[in-house]
Amino acid sequence: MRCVRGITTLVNIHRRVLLELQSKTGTRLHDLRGLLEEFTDVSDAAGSMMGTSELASLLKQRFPVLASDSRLLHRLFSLFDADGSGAIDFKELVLGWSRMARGSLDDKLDMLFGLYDTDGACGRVHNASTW
Ligand SMILES: [Ca+2]
Repeated sequence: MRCVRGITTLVNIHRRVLLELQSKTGTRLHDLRGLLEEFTDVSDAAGSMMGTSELASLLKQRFPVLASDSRLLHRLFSLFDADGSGAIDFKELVLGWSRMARGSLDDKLDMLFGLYDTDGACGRVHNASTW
């Protein structure tokens, strides 16, 4: 009985989180569920966090250049890891993914700038910031 209650709670948490993310990002619930399945498949044993190699697995089919370039991958990972914990949770993944795939032009430019602004110097990209 306790196990069923735990599963029900988990489903409700996922439903609540998915609805919140749908509201924040405008991403369809169907797409969020698909991303949650992919996240759960590649994330840690608890299904709650992912590191750079798991992010690479997730990106491999859609963005092969990002997945195969370790410098870009680590920069993207840092941009997604909003709280700087060293791991990406599902919310961070969706918010980062949404900015990259569905965001406004300003969102996409901010993300692109962040990929190349490796030293965060004065909000400018210069030769030393690029590779
Ligand atoms: Ca994090």
